[in-house]
Order: sequence, then structure tokens, then C-alpha cells
Amino acid sequence: MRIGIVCYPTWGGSGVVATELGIELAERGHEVHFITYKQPVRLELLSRNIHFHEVSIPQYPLFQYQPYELALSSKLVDMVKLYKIEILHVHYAIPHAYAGYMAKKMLETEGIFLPMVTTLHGTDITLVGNHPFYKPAVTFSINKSDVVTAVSQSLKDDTLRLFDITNEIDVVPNFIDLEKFNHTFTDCQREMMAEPEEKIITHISNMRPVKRIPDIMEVFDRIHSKIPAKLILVGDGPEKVSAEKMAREKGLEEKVIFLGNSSEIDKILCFSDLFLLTSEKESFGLAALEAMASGVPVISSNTGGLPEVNKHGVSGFLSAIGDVEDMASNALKILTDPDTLQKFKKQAREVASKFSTQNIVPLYEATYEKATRKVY
Ligand code: GMT
Repeated sequence: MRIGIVCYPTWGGSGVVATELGIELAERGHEVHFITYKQPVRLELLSRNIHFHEVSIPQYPLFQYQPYELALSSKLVDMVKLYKIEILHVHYAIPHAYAGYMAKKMLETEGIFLPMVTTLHGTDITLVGNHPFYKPAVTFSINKSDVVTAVSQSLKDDTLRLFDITNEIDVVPNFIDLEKFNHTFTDCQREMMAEPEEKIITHISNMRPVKRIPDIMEVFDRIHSKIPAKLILVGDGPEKVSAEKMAREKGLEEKVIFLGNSSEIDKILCFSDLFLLTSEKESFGLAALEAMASGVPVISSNTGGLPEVNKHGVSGFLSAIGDVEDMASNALKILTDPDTLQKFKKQAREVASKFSTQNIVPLYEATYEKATRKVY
């Protein structure tokens, strides 16, 4: 099939999922066209089956806000016609589903019928999308999509609770390329990060308030007071500065390493012993799945879709949001006994294997077939 993918090209789960999906679909013989304002960060290599079309917005002094939806929908119309794109898959409802629907309607006037699949990722529903300023447009674009998918049952339930939905929603969980995270590096370069006796705790996110970065620092402080440990924080965002301040105030500046954004997540996870994810909201928790696929157990909050990914007592432990004492005690349960750590590492990988590319990508292909049947 010729598939158009619209996503956010920046660091962040929805863009990563869309990019990895496009790469996998191309490997399975589809022709994939990414249509977005920048080349997606994880799209390092353009192959014969992968194309990237940049959406540019001409700057005009009259506009206080540049009309991205307009530029995107016009670009979609052009690309669909030029490359004979057969299906449009938009990731993140705002504003992609809205722009996609406008493109669909414009194409219809020329007798071109474009099926559209919308994938809901999380904050487009739970944080931003239900703001009264956006809600009518988000509801409309979900209801007008030919097929709607959500990345977890929890996100589906939230969508049905928060919006007036008349459309069906299919759950298609996020997926992981297990091979990429099956560390075959002979040298994980652990010694660059920590002393041999130190355990390495990792957190990866875009460091927005929803991730509760102060909880990460509190949990680590409690772990560090009991065993030698280092904390590696990967990513960048508004909470980074206060995390740096907290590390200094707690006298942990030598023990907390800020790595910034990285495209070498697999290598960082290779030498990690434990992954922390303390979020207030998390529709799925792709970062937790990446950790599990690397054999890194996860200590997380029990919000949203996290219990669907991180199995309590198997791949790690779940705690109530903000319960840093429980999180630290669970972390120590795993870290202080080498046999327990090995057991959780193995189990984390086993749980992750349920979300393999091979298991999940065919579900997306099936949604494309379903959307096509709806339109024709
Ligand atoms: O919160 C993030 O890390 C970014 C955000 C996004 O929109 O890119 O992630 C959302 O989508 C990811 C991919 O489906 C999910 O794994 C994350 O759980 C979800 N984030 C939230 O729900 C807060």
C-alpha cells in the first residue's frame, strides 16, 4: 500500500511510534510517505520505500499564529495526488486528525477518496485535547476518522469518558523492535557511567510536569541512601532545571548525570539496572517498554496504561502516583539481591516480547484494510 504518515517529528512517544511504524511498514513492502514539518528524529535513513515531504509555512507579518493546519492539509492534498497515496495514518489528534479530515474533504471534491486512520496517543486526549478551546474540534475529528485506534485500553476508556464519541475505537498497543534492544554489544561501556559497585537507575522523558521529575529525584535519594547508585536522566524539558537544582540541594550532583536528548537509548539501557517512571498520566509508557525490552525492570506509577505494560511483581512494580516511599522500597527489593535482579531482568524482557513488532504491526495493517473497506 502507499501510506501517508503524519506525526510530530520531535522527541516524544507519538513521533517515535509513528516513525518506527513507518520504517517497519516500508520493510514489509509498503511505500511510506512521512508528511510533517521536519524529518522525524528517529528517521535516520531514507530508503527506497520511505519518503519525507516537508510542510513549510510561509511567514506573514499579519499572522500572530502561523496556520499550520492549513499548510498541512494543502500539502496532504498535493502529496496524495502526486504519489497516489492510498491511506492516511495520522498520529496525535491535534491538529493532525483535523487537518487530515480537511484534506480528505478537499480530495473528495476531485473524486479522490482517502481513508484516514487516527491514532490517539495520550496527551492529545488526557491533557491538551479536552481543553474547552480544543474539545469540539478534537471530538469532531475523532468521530469523522474512518478508523480510530488508541494505544491502550486505558486511553480508549479515557477517550470515551472525556469526549462525546460516536465512533468505534480499536486498541492497538505500542510495539518494540526486540532485536534492536537485544544487546549484542560486547561492551556496554558501563564503566563510563558508574563504579562497578554502583547500580545504575535510568529515567527517560521529555521532562514535562506530567512526568513528576521531583518524584524521580526523591526515589533516587532514598535508593542512594541505602546502596551505591547513579541516576541517569535522559531527555530535555521544562523540569530539567529544577531537577538540577534538586540534585545540588540534596548533595547528589556527583551521582546524577544529565545526558540530554539521545538517539542511543538502546546503548544507555544496555548498562541500566532499573528504570523509573513516576508519571502523573501515561497512556502507555513507551519508554518503560523500551527499558523492559532491554531487560531493565521498571518501577513506575500505576497511572493510565502503565499497568497494561509493566506487570506488577513480574517486570517491575507499580505504586500509587507520588508514593515515593513505596517506589524506593520496591526498587531496593530488586536491586539488593542479585538473583532477584536477574529474575526481574528476564521477566521484563518476556513481558516486553508480547509487544513485538511482529505481533503489533499486522494489527495496523488490518486497520488500513478496515478503513479502506469503509470508504469504498
Ligand atoms: O508524554 C510523552 O512522553 C510524549 C507523548 C507524545 O505524545 O508523544 O507520549 C504519549 O504517547 C506515547 C506513545 O504512544 C505513550 O507511550 C505515552 O505514554 C504518552 N504520554 C502520555 O500519555 C503522558
